[in-house]
Amino acid sequence: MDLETFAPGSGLLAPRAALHSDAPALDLNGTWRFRLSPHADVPEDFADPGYDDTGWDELPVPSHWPLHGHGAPAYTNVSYPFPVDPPHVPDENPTGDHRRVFDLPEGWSGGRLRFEGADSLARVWLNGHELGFWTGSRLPAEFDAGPWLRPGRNVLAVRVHQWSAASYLEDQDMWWLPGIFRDVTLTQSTADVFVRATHDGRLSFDGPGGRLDLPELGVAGLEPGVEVRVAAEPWTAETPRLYDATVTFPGETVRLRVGFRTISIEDGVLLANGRPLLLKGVNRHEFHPARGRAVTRETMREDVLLMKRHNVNAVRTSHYPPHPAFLDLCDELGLWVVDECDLETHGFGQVGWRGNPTDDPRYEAALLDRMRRMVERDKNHPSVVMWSLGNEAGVGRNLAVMAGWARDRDPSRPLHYEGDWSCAHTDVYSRMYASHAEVEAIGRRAEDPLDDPALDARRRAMPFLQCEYAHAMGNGPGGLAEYQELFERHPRLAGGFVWEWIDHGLAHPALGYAYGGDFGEPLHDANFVIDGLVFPDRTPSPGLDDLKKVFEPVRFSFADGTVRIVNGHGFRDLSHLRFVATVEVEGEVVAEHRLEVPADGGEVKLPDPAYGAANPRAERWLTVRALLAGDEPWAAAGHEVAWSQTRLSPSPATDTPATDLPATDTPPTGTPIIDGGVPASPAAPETAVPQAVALVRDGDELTAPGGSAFDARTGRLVRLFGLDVTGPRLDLWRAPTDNDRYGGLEARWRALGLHRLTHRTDAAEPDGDTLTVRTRVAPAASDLGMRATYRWTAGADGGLLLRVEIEPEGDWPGPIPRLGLSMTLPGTAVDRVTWFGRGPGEAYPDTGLAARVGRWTATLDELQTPYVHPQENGHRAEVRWADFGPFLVSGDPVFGMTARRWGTEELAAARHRPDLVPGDRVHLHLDLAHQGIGTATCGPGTLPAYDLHARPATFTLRFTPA
Ligand code: IPT
Repeated sequence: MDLETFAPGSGLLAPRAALHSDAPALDLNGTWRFRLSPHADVPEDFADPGYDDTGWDELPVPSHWPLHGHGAPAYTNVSYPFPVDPPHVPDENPTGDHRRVFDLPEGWSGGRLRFEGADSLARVWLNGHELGFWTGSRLPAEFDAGPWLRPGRNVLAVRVHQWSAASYLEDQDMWWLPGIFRDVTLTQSTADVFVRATHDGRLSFDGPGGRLDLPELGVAGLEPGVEVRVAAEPWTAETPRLYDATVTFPGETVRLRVGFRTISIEDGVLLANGRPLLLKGVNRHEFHPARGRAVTRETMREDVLLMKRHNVNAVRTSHYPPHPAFLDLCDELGLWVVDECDLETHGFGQVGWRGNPTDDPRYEAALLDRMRRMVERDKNHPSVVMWSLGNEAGVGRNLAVMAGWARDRDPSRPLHYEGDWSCAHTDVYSRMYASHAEVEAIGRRAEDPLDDPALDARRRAMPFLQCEYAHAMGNGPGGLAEYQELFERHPRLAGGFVWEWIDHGLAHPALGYAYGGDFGEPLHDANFVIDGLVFPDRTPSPGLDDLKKVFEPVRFSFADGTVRIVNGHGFRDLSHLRFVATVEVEGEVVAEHRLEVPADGGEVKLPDPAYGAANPRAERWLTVRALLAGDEPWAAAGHEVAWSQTRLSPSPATDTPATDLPATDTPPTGTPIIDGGVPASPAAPETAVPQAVALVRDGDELTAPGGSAFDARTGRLVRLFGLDVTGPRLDLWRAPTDNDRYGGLEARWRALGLHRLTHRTDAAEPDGDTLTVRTRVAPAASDLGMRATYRWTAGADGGLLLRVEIEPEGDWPGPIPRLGLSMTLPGTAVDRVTWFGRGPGEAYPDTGLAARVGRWTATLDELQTPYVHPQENGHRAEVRWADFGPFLVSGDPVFGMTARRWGTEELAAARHRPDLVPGDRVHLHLDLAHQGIGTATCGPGTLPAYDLHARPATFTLRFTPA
């Protein structure tokens, strides 16, 4: 056949809704016979029912054949992996022939063969008769099988070509993965239904010959085209109320779950059921590390549950309609969905958009076909609140055709498309990766005007959303809180969708998870496919923990003795939550109280038990948490939805140690759960040396009590409490993050030589109880440097106090990676760290919103964040003290702590997780400051407030033996 045809398919039945029908159906998933050919020109004899396929391999359907030992996956982001010359395709065109024999059950007559998805052009034969072909990989195709079915044995043959003219329409940023990757069924269902149900209870449907029953609302025998008014509770993502309905046709009955809801735009504000809709969304590709896009229902459910548990309320189905069962889950568990058409022609951008199919009349039928098949399939889902024409497909006439048809067919849902900033065909203004400043201007309707005044006026009256922002590649994203603050401040801003949900790392026996280039692709985009909020196995990354915090639907603000609790839900009050206030002294719980919070929120008095207040050095923190009061379909009772903390003492305002605080005389309003059950006030270490003692000269060494010693000539610490150590010494380098790399900071830092600093000792001066070591730290070939002066004082108790003064020399351009000390210890010395500071997860200046002050413990392994592409990670922030086992380090008042079994060089050189091999040293970083993270892999870099500039600094640490 002609693979360069512009026709979207042949022999297809009209698209219709994905429905749950009682009509008989045969599941044709399972083990098929399979043969891969390297090109498309293969005899068609395999379609013959008598063909002998016993020599073929077996292949599960649904699947992608490259993930089952046939050929290999390939990853490109924007680039086409073949010449841009539509509609032509390469000679090398992997072609998978699939055969499946099935028995027709007794009594069957007629039926439709339904394919939910095959990538990219598929032809189908039943019993040797060709039914037709289709394109549109992530869209269903249905053929009338009736005339060709026969009693007993039937043979289904499907030929799938990886490349066709339609491949130019499917340039999404993901693995190229051919195959029949969604379900195949033979069904006797023929029904189509389009239900319309609004939040104010209007109900009607299309579906010739059908009768609708919705017993719970007293609807019986409703005829198509007739509208009734019912007293329904509306559907929202927060309250996903569904009503079971059936539509009965002469030959079958279909089951529907109807959600009553209305999407509208008024005064430029996006509304659901008449109230502002704030999308707290993520972009979701379908992905599983072993199965690719052939995801199971369990995986889909896992995604929805994880989203719900992390306060995500919306999904953009980037960049194609998902498996239909995913939308059932969104209806049921509650997510607002932007359903996106299977269309992307991004690679034409690399050739000046010349020949873009979006503007090519020859592709018009294919683009319209895709829009129709999406809308028809998904039109009954209350969760679907917007149709998206596609992603990154440039501009052109065919968009108007798609949009025109969709408006006509379904006026109830706004249209979305980001690729045309004039918004000529859309109802919302959408952008990706716009900076905070630009989003703020758009929020005020003060964006730069379009050239065309009419279009400009139209766009300025639209709600705005960021269909992609906060690129979650590697460590990050930074800047989430600042975006959310804008979204919540300006009514025009309807929120957005973080890019993206999951790292598309393919499970690999040697590499852990593979990314672009790992399968020998000549052209690829490396780890740009590893940019998710969850790791490939769906373990949440710190970015998702942060997002949960930023998306919290409850806000707290503390004042003197009270907390103001604001309900941030759009559609429900706080009565499903219970509120708990916990008081901790130095990270140990001393009291826990139930707070009585009105359903609409308000100001609530806080408990302030005096336990621990007597210890002037101990920090007392109060944490208020909002927990699910009962089970929800997406999480069990007790699940934490939101939290916030305030320091009770020492007073955060003055930061002076508190003296004895009087016990509170007014009892708290809450009900005590724990009240002083734990002995208060674990000792907080001091940062002053109680009794300084002189260092003792012993041969080449200066020794201190407790087994510590310095090299007398260089002043280097050589032993710490009997352990042989290197450092601590000044460190400015970190293993670049993806954001550092793609944003250009890494190149600047390497050009400065920050990864190869030299350390020169100018003087080592013992003077009584203090050893002063003056050094200059600088890269070769540069006159930039830092004077670092280390002042050591030994205590009679064996402790060491270190005060470091840093003075930059020269004109340091731009930010530096870090300012801190690094040291190494024997590998056996440390296995676990317990610290009081922020945790349990990593935190950088503009990330770690989920890290709260407390006492935490973790093994060295647990301290690592296993980014698929290794990079700087695992920094624990605002650490007051950390117990490493043989000794304790405390800050004045805080420091940043990182501990690893490999050094920065190994981390920076590693390409995959298995490259990181524990060495025989433990590497500790005790930091004063870090450069922020930002999201420069795609979008804005670190906000200026989080840039770390070379500056004079003083830094005090105390080392205490265990
Ligand atoms: C943007 C794409 O829409 C998205 O699919 C993904 O590729 C992302 O980039 C990068 O991970 S397009 C980009 C050029 C802004």
